[in-house]
Amino acid sequence: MKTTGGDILCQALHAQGVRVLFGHPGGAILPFYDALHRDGRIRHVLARHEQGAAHAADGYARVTGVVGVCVATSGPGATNLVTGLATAMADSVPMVAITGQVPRGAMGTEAFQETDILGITAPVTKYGFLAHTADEIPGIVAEAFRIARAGRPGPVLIDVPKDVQSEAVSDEVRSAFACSPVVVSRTRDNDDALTLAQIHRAAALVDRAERPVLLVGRGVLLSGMVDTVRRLAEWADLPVVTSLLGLDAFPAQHPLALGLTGMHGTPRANHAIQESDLILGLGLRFDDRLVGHAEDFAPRARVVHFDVDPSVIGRTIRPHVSVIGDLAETLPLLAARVRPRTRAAWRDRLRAWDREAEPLTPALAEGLPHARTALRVVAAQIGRSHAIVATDVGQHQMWMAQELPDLEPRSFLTTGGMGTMGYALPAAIGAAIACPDRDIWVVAGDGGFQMCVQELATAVQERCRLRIVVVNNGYLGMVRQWQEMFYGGRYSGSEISGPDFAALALAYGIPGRTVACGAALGDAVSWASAEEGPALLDLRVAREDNVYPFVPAGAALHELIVAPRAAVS
Ligand SMILES: Cc1ncc(C[n+]2csc(CCOP(=O)(O)OP(=O)(O)O)c2C)c(N)n1
Repeated sequence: MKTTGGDILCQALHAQGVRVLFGHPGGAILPFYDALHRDGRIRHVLARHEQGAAHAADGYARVTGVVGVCVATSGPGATNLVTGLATAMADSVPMVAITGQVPRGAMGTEAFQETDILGITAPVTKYGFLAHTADEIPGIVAEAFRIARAGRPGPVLIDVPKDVQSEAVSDEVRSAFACSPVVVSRTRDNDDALTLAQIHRAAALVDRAERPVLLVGRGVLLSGMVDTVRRLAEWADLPVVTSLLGLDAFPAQHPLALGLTGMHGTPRANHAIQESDLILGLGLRFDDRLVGHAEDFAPRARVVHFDVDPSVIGRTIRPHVSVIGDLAETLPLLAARVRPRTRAAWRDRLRAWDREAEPLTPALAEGLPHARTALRVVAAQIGRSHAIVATDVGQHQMWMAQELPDLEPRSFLTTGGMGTMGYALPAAIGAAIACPDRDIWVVAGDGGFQMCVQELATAVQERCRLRIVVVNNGYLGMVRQWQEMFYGGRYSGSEISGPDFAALALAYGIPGRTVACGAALGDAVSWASAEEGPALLDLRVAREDNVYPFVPAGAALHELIVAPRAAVS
């Protein structure tokens, strides 16, 4: 029997280590689906919407560190992937998306379900390929996976016309592919003299600093440098703050941990940055949510920036020293040069903000709980069970980031760069398929949950043991908060109704409970944790809570609001 483009695509994916892909079929991708069926070695997870497939591939990639793969048909199937690709691009998630395309002869004729998906996704992918012939497919797949992993990881798209999927591969390509092993190599381009000189300068600055802050981003997770960073912090007595995406790269309860920094960062993390004389930034972008008003960021500090992506250096904060390269290669060189020392005076100074670190939130009692207090109970259970947690976007996301205790690395799935509502549930499905033995929690707002709620069916079909908490305040909470604070309390378009989430879950075959009283929360969380299969809690919370601290857009990090004040119009 002839080997088709679809067959060789399956073989090439398998050779890259792909054992599961997330997708939704349609006409232009059917020859590939047929080949998948013939091949039989790759598990296909049917998402109910292609956005769900992309987020699931993203969740799979974030928890494993390997490339996640999603598949869609041409036209609307392909365009439905776009938000997932943009989300992965913003957060440096290695992914390969495969899309069907109309047959070569029909391209450019406005054929049924034809769309220029390479054009549409060019800004939200690292690269895009069109497979002109079946023979090109093995080379394209190898290159796509290399690009997805290389340097700053991200998504790559491969568009495969339908007739290319069914055309026969030549004998030469078939036999060459069968005997050529796939080699996955790390890029090594950082051992040049300039990089070493910069690392020397960085080490000297760390040694001399009296009030240093180590700022940890997602690059620390991507490079597998979590332990090295912890040892460096302990060796040189460096207080540590994290970005939202670096939250699980440093243990939250470590004595040197100051917590999250940025718009909703802890007072001590933000004040520490503002008073520091050295910021050592590792694997992050210094984005606007983290930096606040850039001109006022860390005004007394020298900044050292390590990152693999040269394009992020100097974008918002101009560093005094920058080191470009994979942290796996550059950080050990820095750690070997930094001298051990203690900085007792600086740590005493940091303690001054400790009393501000704990927000005053009412205890759980009768009646609707304060959302942050309620999420503290959920977060504690996540900590106890060393679980993975996926959040959606909005107030609950920030409360979880503030409340989560120590997490295993690669266990916090959240969309930092794109802030994509609807992400949590499908991302958690990807994580559950990658890590079937771990507890996986989904924490979503009642708004975002309704954006990808159809993926409950995927979770059931794939037997994902998800514990789902819908934080139900009847508002698009974060939008309502901004309207309260900056738009005179005019709640324009932010009140949202929803279904009875527990009943909806039950309709999908998932047991659900409604919790509308703080005193009942502990039991409900224990119930959800103990369930054999997936379980859902519709957690009704006080409707108009706000997230604090809050650095208003355009303010400096020390201008954070820690207590309610009159709305600004
Ligand atoms: C796809 C998408 N649309 C719109 C927004 C803008 N947005 C950010 S937070 C938010 C409100 C989220 O509400 P909800 O899911 O109920 O969570 P809560 O803030 O109440 O915790 C909105 C609409 C977004 N981030 N993503």
